[in-house]
Amino acid sequence: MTDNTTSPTPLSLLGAGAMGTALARAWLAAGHPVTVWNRTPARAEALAAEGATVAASAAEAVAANRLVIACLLDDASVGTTLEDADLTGRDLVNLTTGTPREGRERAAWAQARGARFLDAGIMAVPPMIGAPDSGAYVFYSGSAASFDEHRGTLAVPAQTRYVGADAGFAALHDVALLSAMDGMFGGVLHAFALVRREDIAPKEFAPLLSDWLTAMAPWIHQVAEQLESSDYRTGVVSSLAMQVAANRTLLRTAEEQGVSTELVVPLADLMERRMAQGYGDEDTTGVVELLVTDTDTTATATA
Ligand code: FVH
Repeated sequence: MTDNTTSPTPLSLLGAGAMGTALARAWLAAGHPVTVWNRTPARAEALAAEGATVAASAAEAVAANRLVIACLLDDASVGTTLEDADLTGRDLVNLTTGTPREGRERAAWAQARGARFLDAGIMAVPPMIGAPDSGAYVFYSGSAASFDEHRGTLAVPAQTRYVGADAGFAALHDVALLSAMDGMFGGVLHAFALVRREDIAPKEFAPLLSDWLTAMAPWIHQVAEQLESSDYRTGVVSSLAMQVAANRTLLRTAEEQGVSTELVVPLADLMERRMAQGYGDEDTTGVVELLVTDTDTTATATA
């Protein structure tokens, strides 16, 4: 059966932290009966007052409904929470942040216990959950049948994006986007540090920074095109050699301003290395070649 509507679907939610509570509120507001369990019972009290049923144990919550959602701190807490639960015939959806390998291993673990499994990565903070037009969405991967059956219910708190049967893919997409955000935040903090001791108001500087990053964002698509063709020379606007020279100015400016270079040195060093290998006429895209090292990405399970 495919659920493309938001007809009431009873579900069990494990975890009433900041994100779990926001998710529960969205489902309750849409009329979905929610059974909630939280390790610290007091944290589930507010949801009880809003109409949720509180389960005395995680096993009891799992027994209550076929659709079981976990939104806990980390993968280890998912394992300990569910160790005594009977997952037979359940659809387990894991909204807990984890690594791709954890997603794959959790999928195999759940399947061995008789459950279908979806891993997920939430691209939102709690205030964005259940808020129309907030831009919130969730990556899902794993059992396509489970996703198809529950997509209407899963779409209540945030938009859904199914990224494949490999249970590790939701976490991989999630962490890749979060890593890009970290790099961007690092650059933003460095920029604010450069102007910190000058007569430049952060609130006046902020729109310049925001507009500049927005203007540069389309470069992402050029990187994708170059990676797909493995041709890092076509369409180059600012060559690696030019950018390496600019980086040296960036580093000297940081020293002049009394600002640590520790946020910008790692990328500058990689660009220097790539240029030293003879790729100065290419785009910066080639730095990806230095980053990708051999690792074991073997999937232990696909759903
Ligand atoms: N909040 C956010 O901004 C982000 C946005 C993107 C996605 N994340 C992920 O969502 C997961 C839950 O995050 P959260 O915001 O709900 O986190 P907390 O408010 O800290 O609640 C943590 C819940 O996990 C329970 N818990 C912790 N350890 C255990 C354990 N060993 N066994 C059972 N449950 C455990 C905790 O219970 P308690 O401390 O209240 O008893 C909370 O229910 C997370 O993966 C984020 O990365 C949120």
